[in-house]
Amino acid sequence: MATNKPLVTHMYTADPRVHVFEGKLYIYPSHDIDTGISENNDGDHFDMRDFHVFSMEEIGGEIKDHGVALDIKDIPWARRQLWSNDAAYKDGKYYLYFPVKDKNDIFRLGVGISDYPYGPFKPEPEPMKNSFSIDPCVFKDDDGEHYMYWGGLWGGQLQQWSTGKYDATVPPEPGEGRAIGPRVARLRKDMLNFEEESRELVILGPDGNPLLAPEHDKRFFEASWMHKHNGKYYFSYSTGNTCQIVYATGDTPYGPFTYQGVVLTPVLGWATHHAIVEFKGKWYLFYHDSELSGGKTHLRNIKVSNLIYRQDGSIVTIDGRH
Ligand code: FUB
Repeated sequence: MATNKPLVTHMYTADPRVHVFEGKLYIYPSHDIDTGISENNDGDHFDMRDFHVFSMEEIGGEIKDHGVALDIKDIPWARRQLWSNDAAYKDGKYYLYFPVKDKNDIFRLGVGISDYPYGPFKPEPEPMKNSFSIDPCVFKDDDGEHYMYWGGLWGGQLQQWSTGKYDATVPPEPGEGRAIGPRVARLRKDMLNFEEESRELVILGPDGNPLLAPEHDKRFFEASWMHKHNGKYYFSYSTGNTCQIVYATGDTPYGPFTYQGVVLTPVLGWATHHAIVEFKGKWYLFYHDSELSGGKTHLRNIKVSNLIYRQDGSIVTIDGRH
């Protein structure tokens, strides 16, 4: 039995993205529901329709549910599957970034705006220009610039954009050659679109060469997260089918990044998804597993664990079954 307990038990929650706003921890998870769709590799069973925002004043303290912050019915261009979101703050406004399939069943990224960290967020009438795939993460650098990292393989459709245009005939991922990398782009000052064309993040293996597609225990799959520790950029992500959270470090927000190791070993359920955040001088990993549902892949619950750095900046691996 795991010792980290589900943070929320009155509903299923997954994919936690976490930020410190107004001195509190604000958690932006997916809201898992069961709509009876059977499980497949495209993730059709992840059929989520709204988001709730949660806050905590202390780790281990009460977690407050602020209710529905965004509903799929209010996004004019959306068809189905409201997946993992992330939030950012700039100049008195809060922004919520979300992936959802459009009327053609292609994932696009949207943005909603609110005066409050907990919403409600008013979605822009169109998706962000040139956006695609899933799992946006918005990172604010020390100079005030915001960068978005995103992408996810298989059901997240990242592989279908390999030529720059959507191609539904592309196989789930290459069997050989370089692994497909996540995307990064700086956000415009108004936070509503990209300032530049997105580029692929390069993740190098311990041998200094880009990770290869068959290296399923190290290559990028989904769940991009960026944080900074002692001046280094830490890019962490899920390896998907091998169910680990791993990390790579670099010297600029664009990389290149070098693979360093495992943050979290596999949890109960399928792949997990996470956020790494500093709060009141300590570091934490938020993640999800499927303890509440007894292991059901699409009915998950968020959790939190302490995260420890060694003197050399490496992260001590956390046991996902802990
Ligand atoms: O919640 C739906 C998808 O499952 C997310 O977008 C992925 O990262 C995975 O957690």
